Amino acid sequence: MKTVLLVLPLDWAEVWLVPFAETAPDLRIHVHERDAIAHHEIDYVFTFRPPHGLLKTFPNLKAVFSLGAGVDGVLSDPEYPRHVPLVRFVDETLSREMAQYCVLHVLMHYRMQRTFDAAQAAREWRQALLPKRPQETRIGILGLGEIGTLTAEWLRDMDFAVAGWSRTRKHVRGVESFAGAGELPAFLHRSDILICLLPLTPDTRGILNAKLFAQLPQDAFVINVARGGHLVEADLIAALDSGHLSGAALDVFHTEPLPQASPLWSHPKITVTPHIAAISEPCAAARYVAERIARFERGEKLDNVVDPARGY
Ligand code: NDP
Ligand code: OXD
Repeated sequence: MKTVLLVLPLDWAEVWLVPFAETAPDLRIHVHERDAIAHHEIDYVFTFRPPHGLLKTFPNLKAVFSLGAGVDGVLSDPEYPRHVPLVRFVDETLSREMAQYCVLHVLMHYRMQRTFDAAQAAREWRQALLPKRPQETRIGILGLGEIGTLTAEWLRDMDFAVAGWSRTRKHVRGVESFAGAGELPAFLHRSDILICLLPLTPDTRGILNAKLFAQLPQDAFVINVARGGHLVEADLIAALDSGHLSGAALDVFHTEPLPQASPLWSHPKITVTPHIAAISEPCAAARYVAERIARFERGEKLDNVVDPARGY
């Protein structure tokens, strides 16, 4: 019997025990900081943000499974044992929830919902034409991977003019592809709504900064649904207050939970949500892990393995 250690906050770990027991009865599940464990007995770890230095203490560790699509919380451990494969969570339901979040905030902005909310609060019957047709509204998606591609396809199918920026060139029907640092300025100049769906890596940390905002068109709208570390929060507030950007929707933050004192909570042009754009579904994730462990134990290769040098 193989042993999987859940390295999660205790209240989270509780949520995963039943799904693992139901979908993987042949795995022994231990919970870090709850169960007495012999370090040499741990075969696999399931985690999101493990304490730094912990993973290297399991001498027989065969693979680490990330609870989420993003693995920055695991790779931020400077002592991560680099020879151990790290598998990220790639799941259709997760991608669809992320795409829903992006479509929701694109439409809230495009359909001027905040203006109508304000009119309702003032009991005003204030009709207005939409300023542009969707074909004239240019959406730019930073990161055209699993989630970015699905989001681009959904928005394309709603007739928006969609482009994506990635490291390598993409060929997605009806979605313009920009690749590499050299093509970033042209991509930004044509993005009325910018959605960040990049992984957080040394190359992408702080990418949503004053220099980038200055390259967006006047009144651009920003959606950050990737990681708080992508955004320089003070630069966003300055770009909103100067009137260059028209608004932002933020699901992820530099510090989570977002501190009470953060000015983001009450900024009139910012929508805050508490990192809920998508939440890994416990049964699907437990099945995902159990299937991969079974295949790996049969000698098959793992899929969705992260390249630690790239950081995603
Ligand atoms: P993928 O790894 O599938 O896609 C990443 C994309 O980013 C790829 O297109 C990649 O380019 C591109 N990219 C990476 N580095 C660079 C760079 N330096 N320059 C240009 N492009 C770059 O990731 P997912 O789509 O699965 O997930 C994206 C992120 O979404 C996650 O890392 C996570 O942080 C976030 N997330 C947030 C959630 C939430 O609830 N808020 C939930 C789930 C995920 P290329 O294809 O050329 O390699
Ligand atoms: C993820 C997340 O990376 O939920 O999956 O943030």
